[in-house]
Amino acid sequence: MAIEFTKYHGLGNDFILIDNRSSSQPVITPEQAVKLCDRHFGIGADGVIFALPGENGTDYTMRIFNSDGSEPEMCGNGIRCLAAFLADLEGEAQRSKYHIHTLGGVMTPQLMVDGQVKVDMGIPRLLASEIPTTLSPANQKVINQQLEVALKTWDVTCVNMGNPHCITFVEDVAAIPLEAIGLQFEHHPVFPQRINTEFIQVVRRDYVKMRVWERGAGITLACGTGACASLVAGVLTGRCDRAATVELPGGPLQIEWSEIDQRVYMTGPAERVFTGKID
Ligand code: ZDR
Repeated sequence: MAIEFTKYHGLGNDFILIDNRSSSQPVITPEQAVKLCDRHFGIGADGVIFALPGENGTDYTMRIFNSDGSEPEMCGNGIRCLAAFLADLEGEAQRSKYHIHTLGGVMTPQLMVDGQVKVDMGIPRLLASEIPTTLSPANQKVINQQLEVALKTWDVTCVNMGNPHCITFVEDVAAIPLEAIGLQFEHHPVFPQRINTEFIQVVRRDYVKMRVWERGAGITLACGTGACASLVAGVLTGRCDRAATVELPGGPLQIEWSEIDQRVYMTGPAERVFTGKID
């Protein structure tokens, strides 16, 4: 049976979207997802995303397989792409706001009139047990903690945005040998669920540059949850205002950590690239 897919990207973080609304289990296995994500032997993508029926009163459920076949709880760029995909699928009946069940909690993307998607990403979780990490005692935040990687000591701050992130502030993101050290952060024994790793250069309090090594996907052009986690880390360490532009290799995201409701809001694009059929 052929399965139809649509390819989307959010700032170059690209995904294969599958209409899985008629079944509660993904129609593709993690092993098949690895093959489809391959850039030479497959379609090419950073992950496969499934639009499933809603759970617990939500409109839809999102599940995602990384390009290595692992399953993250959440994906920020992916959920913007999912909202655009759902609006396409629903056609005339489309809503402007969706409540989406994810393994990282309920997220609420909203389609804006300018074509951008704004997502209520929820309240960040900051305790070591919630990241999870053993870097600090379980009931404490992980702010400016020392971590040894590749014979260097890094000052890291950890934030869970549905999925786990480890943020390091540096003078010059371009100088970070991400290819060489990313995997060592991802698999460091202090992170039992592995980790997404962001390096941040603060240009101004409301403008930062970011590079990312994603758990299960390696270097990507953008990472929505990572941009949110990085702004939260910037506020926690006194480096950033509560609203900032996070400039990624694939382009900018607008992030705000609201003082009023403590939730993080992410605004950015979601672009359809092409559709096809998997035999
Ligand atoms: C980082 C990400 N692409 C996003 O935009 O939030 C999410 C992908 C999932 C990530 N690789 C993980 O947590 O394993």
